[in-house]
Amino acid sequence: MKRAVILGCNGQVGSYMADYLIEKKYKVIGLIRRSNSASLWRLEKAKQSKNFELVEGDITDLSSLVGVFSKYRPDEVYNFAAQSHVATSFVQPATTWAITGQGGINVLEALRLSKLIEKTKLYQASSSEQFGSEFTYDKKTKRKYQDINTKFVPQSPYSCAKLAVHHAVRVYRQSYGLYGCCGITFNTESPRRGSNFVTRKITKYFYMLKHGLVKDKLHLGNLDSYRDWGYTPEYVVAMHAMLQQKKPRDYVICTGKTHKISDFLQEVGNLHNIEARKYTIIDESLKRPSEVDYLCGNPEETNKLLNWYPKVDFKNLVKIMVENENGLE
Ligand code: F7E
Repeated sequence: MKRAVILGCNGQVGSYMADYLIEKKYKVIGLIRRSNSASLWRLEKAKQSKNFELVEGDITDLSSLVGVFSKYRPDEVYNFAAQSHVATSFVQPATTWAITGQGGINVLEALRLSKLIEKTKLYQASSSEQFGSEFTYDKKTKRKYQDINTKFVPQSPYSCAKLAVHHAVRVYRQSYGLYGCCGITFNTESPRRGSNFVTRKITKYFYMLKHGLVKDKLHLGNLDSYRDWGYTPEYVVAMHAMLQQKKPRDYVICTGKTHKISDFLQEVGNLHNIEARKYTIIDESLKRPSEVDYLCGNPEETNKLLNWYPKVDFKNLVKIMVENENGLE
């Protein structure tokens, strides 16, 4: 039985990865920070499996990682642990660095110190935020997109931290023979998304409005940025596939389609039969000091290399999120 350790297991992506690996007959060890308020609602399904175990540990604590890796000697490690809220990273840059940046370096060092660097495969969650406002322009198709060859020009403390770890994975690959892959993931959404991210913030608000649980208007920041939104349960399939190839390398994970935040808002409104914009206030304080205006990945290479073709399109994604919204968390 293969063993996998998931760091950031109770977050959105980590929890879907746990479900997927359990289905694939892995023994799954989820690392969780000791906290009285640890939020475990996303792990309801995983917790029913006898092949799932939660262990205490913290990505910012190198010795706790060495302890877990040495004890379980995993075949695969998935690192989703992060302070992943871009706006928060401007307010708490040092905390973001400690978790998202130093934490990632700790994972690499823990594998090395546990003498697993040539045995254990590592998936590192890189981010499309690393591109900042850069894109590649295809003159023939007149398309603007990001792929593995697009330059990284990070625009937030969060994406600086992610990029540092992205490069560190390459360094450990070259220097120590690590099988490490970075999945440069574009916005990944689902009903398990945290409600401080824009998609869930919107679906939750309109659920509350419909049920008479909220009277105030919905405060939002910039509605004009474009995001390439995909469905998380499909994305974990690509992440796992990356670790099953002959050689490690980096990939982009995306749909190749992009929409404005205002499109998402409008589509949620359509599903509720209301004009969503009427219930919304633009709140300048929610705008970021530096905004990434346009993200649209080019999935072609990843499609071919991993034989991975996501099926849930924008409209379906919004529908899934609206239909599964429960106003909680
Ligand atoms: O913002 C705008 C905001 O916070 C999306 C993370 O998973 O994906 C995510 O980063 C857009 C931005 O996600 C609000 O300005 C407007 O343009 O949902 P978000 P994100 O920043 O794109 C990448 C790939 C990651 O790696 C990150 O970890 O929506 N926006 N009004 C708002 N955003 C928020 N959060 N709240 C608002 O009220």
